[in-house]
Amino acid sequence: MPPACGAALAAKRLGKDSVAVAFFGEGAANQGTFHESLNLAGLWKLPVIFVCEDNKWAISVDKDHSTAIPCVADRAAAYAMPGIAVARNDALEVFKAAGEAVARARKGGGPTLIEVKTDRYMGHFQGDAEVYRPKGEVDQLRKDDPIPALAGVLRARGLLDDGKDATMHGRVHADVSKAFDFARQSAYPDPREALEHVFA
Ligand SMILES: Cc1ncc(C[n+]2csc(CCOP(=O)(O)OP(=O)(O)O)c2C)c(N)n1
Ligand SMILES: [Mg+2]
Repeated sequence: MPPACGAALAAKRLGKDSVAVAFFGEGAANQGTFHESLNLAGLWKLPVIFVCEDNKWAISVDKDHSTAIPCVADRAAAYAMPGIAVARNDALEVFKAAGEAVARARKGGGPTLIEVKTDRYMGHFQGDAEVYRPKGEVDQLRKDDPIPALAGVLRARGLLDDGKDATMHGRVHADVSKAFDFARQSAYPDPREALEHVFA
């Protein structure tokens, strides 16, 4: 969130129409940098969008045990910006809210906080035994997966068919494989790079 504010401030000062976007979880929204970033972004009307992905779990702590209010988007009022809560797993609503936020930022209207309700299918880290949530929870959640749901909407509107679906999947798999191979074949960074852009 703070680097997104920095990028937004740079865009504003340079007169560019870029909009910075920061993605973070509902757990991260309870940390100090969330409030510090939203305060300055609201005060300086920065072209930045804060996207909180509320998947109900912060590592192993559920939201009811970590967060004083159910809706993180309500916090936007304290920082002079609109707060939009998007219904769970609704891709088209995300698209709409994001489009409006980008347009507002480009017009000089400042930041937006968007909260998207979604689900977490995996543990927080590799090897997380997930003993904190009931067995079978993920199987239930997957029934509301937004990606097949969006495909269903597009098919119903005549915008997607089997051929286009296969082409798109092929293209995405190829892009991911290429990125994976590039990462595997790349040299490790020079350890000295760890100290770049660090001010102490
Ligand atoms: C500045 C900072 N403080 C604390 C942590 C420790 N930490 C790692 S993940 C996490 C909670 C993340 O919860 P959420 O944002 O909901 O992410 P999710 O578990 O859904 O992936 C915390 C507090 C951290 N990584 N960085
Ligand atoms: Mg979370």
